[in-house]
Amino acid sequence: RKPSVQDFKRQHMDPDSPPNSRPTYCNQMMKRRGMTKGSCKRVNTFLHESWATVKAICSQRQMTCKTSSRNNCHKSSSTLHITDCRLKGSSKYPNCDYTTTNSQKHIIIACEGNPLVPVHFDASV
Ligand code: T3P
Repeated sequence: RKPSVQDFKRQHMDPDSPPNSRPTYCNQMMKRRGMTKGSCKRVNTFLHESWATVKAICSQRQMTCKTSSRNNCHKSSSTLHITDCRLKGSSKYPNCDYTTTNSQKHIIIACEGNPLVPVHFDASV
């Protein structure tokens, strides 16, 4: 299935939570946003920034994506407040157990369409 802006928002946007997530944030949010069905998604980043801020990255510096050879990635000119969720090695499906790590980093996202919108989270740097 083609990556979509709706999937990007569901998996990565959380503008209304404070930037410093509680330790239980990832276990709750990964489930609530449908990333623990069928299997536990291993790594996922949530962005505590407005949609306007994230969408605007599609007009910032274009580059080759880090996790593919595609050239439709864009790197944020500023750092963003993010939370990384990483599946613990001891986690056993269906009990998807995550570490929650807050940080402020530049992000790299893939954009598609006209006008360009985010469709895939590539990396944080
Ligand atoms: P999606 O393409 O649905 O945005 O790379 C595989 C998935 O892992 C991809 O999902 C993005 C996600 N991911 C993060 O959310 N944060 C990260 O830091 C990395 C490396 C991957």
